[in-house]
Amino acid sequence: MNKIDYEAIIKPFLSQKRYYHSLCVRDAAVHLAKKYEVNEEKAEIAGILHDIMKDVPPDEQLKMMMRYDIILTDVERSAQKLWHAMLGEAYLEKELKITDAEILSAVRYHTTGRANMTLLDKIIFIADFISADRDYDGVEELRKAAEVSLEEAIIEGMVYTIQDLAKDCRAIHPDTISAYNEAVLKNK
Ligand code: DGI
Ligand code: FE
Ligand code: FE
Ligand code: FE
Repeated sequence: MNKIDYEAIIKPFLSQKRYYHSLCVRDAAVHLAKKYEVNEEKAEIAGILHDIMKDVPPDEQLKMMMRYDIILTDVERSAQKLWHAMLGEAYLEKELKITDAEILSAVRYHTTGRANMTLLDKIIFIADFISADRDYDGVEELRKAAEVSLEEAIIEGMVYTIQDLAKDCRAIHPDTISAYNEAVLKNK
């Protein structure tokens, strides 16, 4: 069977910068999948598709979420940046007819993480932080951490995100808290 051209599918949805980011996350995800022995094809698909809804205007995202019967909690309503992950999962399932639960979960939780993340969830979460297009302070440290331990990298990534959100008094999603608590408790 021919491979589905996901690059062509995401291109019309994304700015040039976001398209490039998606390719970089795919490459980082495939690298981590090889290293941590996860299905490379799933990592490739989840990586390239993870931000497919990111550049859809917020009002359009809200309309699409209504159409897909996605009900937002108060925290989710307050945090527009979380929408593209929830909507992304629904779009993959309903429009792209992707049925693989691991791919759907990895897209859905790529922004917040969650308790009991699968290896693929972890890989996409971290690939999004360490992709070649990222250049924030500390990215090299996180890249190194990801080579040693996914769990270690997740803690570092979570600390970074939670500090950033708390600094601006923004709500922290319960899934982010669950992921963080689980990761640090396991590490004790
Ligand atoms: O889509 P990307 O920019 O590639 O990355 P992403 O999907 O990881 O989104 C990162 C943004 O999401 C960042 O601005 C912080 C925000 N975010 C992550 N976790 C939470 C959150 N925002 C809120 N309010 N609560 C969270 O738990
Ligand atoms: Fe994202
Ligand atoms: Fe992220
Ligand atoms: Fe991303």
